[in-house]
Amino acid sequence: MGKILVIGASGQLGSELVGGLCNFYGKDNVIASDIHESGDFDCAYELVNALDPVRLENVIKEYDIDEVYHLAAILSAKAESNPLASWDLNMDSLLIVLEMGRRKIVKKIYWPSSIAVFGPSTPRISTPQYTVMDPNTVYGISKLAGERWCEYYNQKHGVDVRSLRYPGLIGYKHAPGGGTTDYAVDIYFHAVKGKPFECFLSPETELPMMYMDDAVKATIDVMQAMADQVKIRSSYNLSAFSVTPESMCDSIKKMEPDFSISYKPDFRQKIADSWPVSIDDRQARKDWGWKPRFDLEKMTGAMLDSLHAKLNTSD
Ligand code: AKB
Repeated sequence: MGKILVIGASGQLGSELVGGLCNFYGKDNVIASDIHESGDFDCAYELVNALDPVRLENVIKEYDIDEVYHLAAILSAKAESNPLASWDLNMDSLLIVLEMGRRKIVKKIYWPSSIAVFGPSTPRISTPQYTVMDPNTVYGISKLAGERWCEYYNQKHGVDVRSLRYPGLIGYKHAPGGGTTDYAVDIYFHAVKGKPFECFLSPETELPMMYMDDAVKATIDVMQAMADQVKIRSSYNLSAFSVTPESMCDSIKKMEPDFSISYKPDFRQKIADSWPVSIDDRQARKDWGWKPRFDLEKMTGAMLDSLHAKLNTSD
């Protein structure tokens, strides 16, 4: 096979997905890229602005790239402070990559969507794959429009593009950057440092979440599936478990009994209240065999152990 390019590799998902792809395909077959001068990766790294089609095409040709994982985006909370620039990055960069699929410069494309595609009129419990979608954030609107473009390029031009609607992703390798679900990462960093945590969502705000290892596995699985198994070319609902800040705190306290939390909801509360509480992902399970491996307790154990090792703190 040709090689894999990850665009936006230095973000929360990219920094873990690159490692997963290197383990799966071998580090000589993976090229990480981002807008930073250099990246901390085991594989080759290239400086690429996702909005620069010429640079992107040069890198794709130089490395003989077959597959592109296009992760560059501005997340839900951050996008609200700069709506037009966020729209431009989230949409234009996707269209650049889809056009490369149409021109057969790349053979396969992965692009992440999100539970942010849903909105206040969407059924919030066990949100179906197909339902009312009225996102009211710039990020959510861009993800919904992006899903429509993905399906359009697949149906109209035969572009092999695949996508998952991630819930909040929780990993220890990278600090979160601008999302509404960021508290669920930050809370673990505070716990291992022995610091109290002030949460920007209310204690009972329930949202779908997933441990990063599961997200990486789902991403590789959907890209590995035979083309005819991938029946949905907009984006698949994907689920692991749902959690509130309060239940996450309880879970942490089983291992870190002195941990304490307080609540100070801000503008992100309204975004969280417009998103699903739980997701129906039966289609992903049926079409390409999706099954999560981590629940809240298993994830808490993995997060705390990994963070203690990383930050060199004792249990
Ligand atoms: C965010 O909070 O913006 C992201 C997401 C759910 O897509 N984590």
